[in-house]
Amino acid sequence: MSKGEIVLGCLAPHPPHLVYADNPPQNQPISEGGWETLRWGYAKLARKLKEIDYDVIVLLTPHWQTYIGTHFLGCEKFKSLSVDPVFPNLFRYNYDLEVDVALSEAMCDAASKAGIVTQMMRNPDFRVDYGTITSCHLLNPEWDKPIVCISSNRSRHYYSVEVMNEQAAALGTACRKAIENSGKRVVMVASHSLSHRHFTEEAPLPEDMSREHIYNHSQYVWDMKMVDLMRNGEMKQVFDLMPEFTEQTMAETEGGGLSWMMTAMGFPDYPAEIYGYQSVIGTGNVIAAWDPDANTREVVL
Ligand code: 2X7
Ligand code: FE2
Repeated sequence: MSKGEIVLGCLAPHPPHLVYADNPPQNQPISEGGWETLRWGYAKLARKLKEIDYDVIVLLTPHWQTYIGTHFLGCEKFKSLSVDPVFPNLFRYNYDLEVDVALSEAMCDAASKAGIVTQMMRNPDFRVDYGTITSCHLLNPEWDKPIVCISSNRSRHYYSVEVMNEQAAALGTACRKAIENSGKRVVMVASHSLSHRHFTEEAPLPEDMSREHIYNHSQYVWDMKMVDLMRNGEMKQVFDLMPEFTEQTMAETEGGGLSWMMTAMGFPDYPAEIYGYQSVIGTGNVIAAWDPDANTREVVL
């Protein structure tokens, strides 16, 4: 068996607004569009994924929050209606997804061996969070690949962002070992926005783009600093800046996704592919990908 590998890493934000704006048959509410910069960027990245030979999507989500350890989906199928708790008017999505349980268990074991508290989620009626569903839908609308879904341990809440960063790194190293031993070709996904201060009132028509704008200039400047470092292949610096960035912009990096993925990928020193940056209810969202293969890596934007 050949060694498994990470064939692409994606930073894939999950505002439910993007699914709402796309009007897929799985989502009940109907919209008139909106947030095209992000949706068109996602469509381009989804086309790239179609060209890549891979077995499974491995994703860490900040909306499955676990306070004792890190949890992994552990049933072959999950099917239900996902309703966003904050935006039930936008997101009521019928999902039907498959899990690569063998890889999920291998990651759980590798993390346990590294001293991380872990748990397999074996309840078939467990409702998968909207962050996972949104990122997976936008990256792979056909849902034709199994996933591994990893919870976000709230070490940030118990301890600090510094502890979150270190624990996410330990988890990333363990997941990489499990991937290599599995022989599988993996697309890794960190499902989250960057800066995260958001509007407190929704526009009467959520997709009214005349109401969408950056909420806070200093958060925007921080986001652009991070995007510049991504473009320049300076992901170790992004990792080192993560605690300060997360504190100052209330960033959704607090769930550990980007730190986990960058550690697993060995802190890429090559340019990220940037697919778009846009505000959603004032939060800062960049779609980015790290392609380890220099022959297929592109300058997108
Ligand atoms: O979960 C989210 C998010 N991360 C960003 C924007 C809007 C809503 O939900
Ligand atoms: Fe979120």
